[in-house]
Order: sequence, then C-alpha cells, then structure tokens
Amino acid sequence: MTQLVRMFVIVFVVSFGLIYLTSYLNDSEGYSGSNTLTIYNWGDYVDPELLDRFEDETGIKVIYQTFDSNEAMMTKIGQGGTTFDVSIPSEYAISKMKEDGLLLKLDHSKLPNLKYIDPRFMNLSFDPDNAYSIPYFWGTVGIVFNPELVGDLTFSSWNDLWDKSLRNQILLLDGAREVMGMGLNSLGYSLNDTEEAHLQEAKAKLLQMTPNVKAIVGDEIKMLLANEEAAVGLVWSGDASEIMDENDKLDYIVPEEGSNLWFDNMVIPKTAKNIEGAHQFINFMLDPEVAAQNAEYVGYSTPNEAALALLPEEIASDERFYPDEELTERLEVYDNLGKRMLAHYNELFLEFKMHKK
Ligand code: SPD
Repeated sequence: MTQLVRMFVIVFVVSFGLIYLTSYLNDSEGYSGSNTLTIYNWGDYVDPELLDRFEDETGIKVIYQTFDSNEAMMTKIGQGGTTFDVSIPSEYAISKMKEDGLLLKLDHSKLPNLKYIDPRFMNLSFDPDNAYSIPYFWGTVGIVFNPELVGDLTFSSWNDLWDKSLRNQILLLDGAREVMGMGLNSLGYSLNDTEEAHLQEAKAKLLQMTPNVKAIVGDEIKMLLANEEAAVGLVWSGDASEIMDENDKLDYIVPEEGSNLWFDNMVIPKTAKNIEGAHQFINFMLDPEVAAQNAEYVGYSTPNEAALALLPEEIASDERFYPDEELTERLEVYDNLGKRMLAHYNELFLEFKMHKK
C-alpha cells in the first residue's frame, strides 16, 4: 500500500513538473504575464533608459526583442507560439496583420496621452480611427551622401545612384520594399506597382547598379556611413539624421521623382498576455516628455505634437526630417499588396541580393 502511495506521489510530481516545463518552454519566446511585458520592436528604435523608467514606474519587467524587417516580424507573429505584448510594424504590415486577424482592438480610454498626437498622423487609411495602432515614428526614404567623397556629383534623382563614378560606394538598407521601390521610382513607376513587366524592368535596372553597391546591410549602415566607409546610402530618414549627428559632413535628400512616406505604429498582437500592461506602455510612450526623449535618442521624427514642441529648435525645424505637407503629398505610402505580391517583391529583391554576392 505504502509502495502504491509512493508511486502515486512520484507520478503526480513528475506530471506536474512536465506541465510546468511545457508551459515555460511555450512561453519562453516572448514570455509575458501580468508582471512582465514583452516588446517586439525594430533594432535601435527606443531609448533603453525609457524602458528602465517604465519598469521603475510600473513595477512591470520589460522583456525586449528586436526584428529587422516587417516581413520577419509578420512571419514570426503569424506563426504563433509567441506572446509579444507590443510590437511596432509599419503601415502596410498593420493593414496585412489586421486582415490576418493578428491584432487586438485598442481601448482608447486607457490611452489618455493619445491627445498629444498631431491629427495629421491619426485616422490614416491603413487603420481608420486608429482602432488597432498608435503612431510611434514616421519618415521618408532617401539618399544620404558625403559631399567630400563624391566629387562633383550632386544628388536630386534616384538615377544619380547609377553614376559610374560611384563604383563600390553605395550602401543599401536591407529592405525589399525600399530597394524595389527605388528601382520602380527611378523608372517613373509607383512603388506600389504590381505589373509584372514593370517589376522585371525594375529588377533589371537594379542589377545594372550592382557595381556601385558595396553592401546591403542592416542597422550597421549608420556606423559605416558615419565612419566614411562608403560615400552614399539608401536609408530611412531617421537613420540619416542619426548618421548626420555623428558626422555633420553628410547630407540627406528625398529624390525628386518621389519616394516613400512611412508610418511605424504601436500595436498589441492578438497573442498578447499582458493587455493591461501593453496599454500602459503605449500610453507611457505617448507622454510628451518621454516621446521627445525617445525622438532625440533614436533620431526619428515624432508624430507627437507636444513632444515636437519640446525638441531643440534645430531638430524640430529641420525640413529634411520634418518635411512640410508639400513634400509629403508627392510621396507614396506603401500599400498592403497582399501575401502573394509581397512574396514576389521579396523574391525579386532576393534575386538582386544573390547577384550582388
Ligand atoms: N532602426 C529602426 C528602423 C525603423 C525603421 N522603420 C521604418 C520602416 C519603413 N517601412
């Protein structure tokens, strides 16, 4: 009898241990609970001091993970098995994630600081009424260049990047939409073009640029350009601002044919475990003083009107990073092109990358 009880206890303890272990492993990629908050953000896209401050103010422990493209982020969240509480996709990804049922509706009553966002960045077509997403940063895509390293060359058009004098001098950000968009825009096509002949033409034109391309890189593009390892870069405006902070010889332009106007917004994925904490975090990031500190740290443009008023004048009035409506109106926002077309853009970009290697 005692033997039977002992066996029963052993079976009970082992089963309990297995259940606990399974649940720990399931949650370990983005573990969240009421006292933790898992954030899934782009690399180099928040002032770490603010995460510490959020932890101190709320007692919630932040677990922080990063991604380097909307595509990687969507795949990971879409596959399930993660419990990210807050993520920061761009507009076309938000539209796609909504379509795929991957996002939770936000409770605006828990976001009183939303009043600080400039109305110009609210209620945009990818998320009417901001039901699922809250503005974080915005910007453009353009060319950063070092006038001392490019001779007499000036930059106003995408086509300047094909100039023979730039051999091995260009760094490209590692983004399918951005690089394909550059090829399409340089031919006078929309960066949301889906016509196969135009896409093939854009890829062929990009292939002609490969002698000029030194590398296709991630966040290290900032360090490489600031250290003058290359003369020119295809970059997001916020990265240009950070590069120019490090090396004031460089300049940034948005090509005259047009380019991309993008918006990165905070969302709560459907699989979130700490929905209350996620709202607390979003509201914290909307606080004007917090948003201003964050914008100054990462170098990107804030959509927070009250935060903008707190930024040093030389930042807030720099039209390269806070362009007026005249410029933004001639730029294009990426459309959600749908799963198949998005995959096709990625394939073409990959073919270009393979050719480069
Ligand atoms: N290092 C932070 C990069 C964030 C860039 N987001 C821009 C996305 C444009 N589609």
